[in-house]
Amino acid sequence: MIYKRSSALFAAAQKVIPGGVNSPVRAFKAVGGDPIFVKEAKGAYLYDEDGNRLIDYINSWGPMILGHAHPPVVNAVVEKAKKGTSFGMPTEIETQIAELAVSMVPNIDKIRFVNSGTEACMSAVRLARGYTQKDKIIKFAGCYHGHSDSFLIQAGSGAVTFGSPNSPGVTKGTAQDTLLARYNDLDHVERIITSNKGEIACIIIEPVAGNMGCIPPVKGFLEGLRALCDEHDVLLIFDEVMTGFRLARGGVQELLGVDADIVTFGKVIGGGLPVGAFAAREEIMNHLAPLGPVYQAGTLSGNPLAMAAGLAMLTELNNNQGIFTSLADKTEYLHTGIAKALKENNITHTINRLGSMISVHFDAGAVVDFDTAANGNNETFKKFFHGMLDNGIYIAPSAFETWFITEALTYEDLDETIAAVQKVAKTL
Ligand code: KE4
Repeated sequence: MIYKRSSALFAAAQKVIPGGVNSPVRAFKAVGGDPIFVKEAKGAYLYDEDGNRLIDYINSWGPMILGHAHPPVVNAVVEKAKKGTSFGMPTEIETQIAELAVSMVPNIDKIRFVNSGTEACMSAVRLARGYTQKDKIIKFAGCYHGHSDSFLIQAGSGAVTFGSPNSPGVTKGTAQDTLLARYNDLDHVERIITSNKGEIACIIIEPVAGNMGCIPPVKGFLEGLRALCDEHDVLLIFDEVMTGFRLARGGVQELLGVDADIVTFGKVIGGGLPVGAFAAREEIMNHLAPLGPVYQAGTLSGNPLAMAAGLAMLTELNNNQGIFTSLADKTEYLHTGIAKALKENNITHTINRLGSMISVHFDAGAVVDFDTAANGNNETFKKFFHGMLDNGIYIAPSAFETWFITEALTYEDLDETIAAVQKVAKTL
């Protein structure tokens, strides 16, 4: 594949944007080479600036669950834009999408919209601290909740990809209130809680981790966290920025039957426009300004264009719940095909999958937490990534990411992807 124009655009971008990108994971630093600049996208396909068509397994890191430029979403945004793009005043559409989200997700009475997953998670933790009057939080090594200071402690996704899981700029004062646990290790969480008795406001977790690759919770892990939170008066925050409205209509709470106290959203809820949200039962949410003392605000929160995109997206998912099964079936089909292709070529690997989230790890052992995710052979991953790209398949440019399946993928696209794995596996 030729990427001349992308490289030229990247050179220009680097002169005025740090690293040439507005989010580090896009820079291909983990896999080498220049990032691909996309010109446009439709359905399951990206069209890059050099005229290459790529089958997209990132889908804007999750939002494009129905495919790029999905007509109902595009039309909703276009029509809304004609009536003004932002008012800084309440609008009916905010209530409409709030009512729909509350009807789809268990255990939430109220929801507050913000502009990113980071903002949703940051605000959820502030709310938990304000509600419980306690300062410390527990997060899990390898989980990523956005780039708010409290979370950049052993964070996953881009933070670990660039070797700054503990980012400079985060003060010791902030870091000391973030306690780190091992994913899927309930005993470790219990030890942390009992040695910080009465000081922990919340546990925040990706209930199905996606920022160390895809790592599902082992049986009983989430249930155990729920029990520990109930026993020790700690709030349980499910960061469903990735999993919300993707793994099931009601997210992981519905899929795995474990109740959270606060849930955060991003990605799908905005239909590709900048939307995050956090939600909980009324007695918690009423602590938020202007009702309660916990302050949180945003000029563009509830922006009409973003609400229009999100409402169109959630409406379609709510009215066609078979989409979630179809997505899971396509992901299982892909898993089977990739595993067969790698096995036939004696490539040591592990594939993790849950619903429409999947990741390939070039390591023999089970990948159940950050340490085992970090065991993967990164040199093999880099060759795999570029081989797939050269065969017209765009997967995450980092081993610490999940592939996101879109309903726009056909089984022919999946077969083309599996055939590419077959070809690339011979070069690994
Ligand atoms: P944003 O602030 O990027 O909208 O959301 C932060 C966030 C919070 N929680 C979870 C579980 C997330 O996965 C994310 C963001 N995900 C990454 C991809 N792993 C976004 C890609 C990027 O950083 O550019």
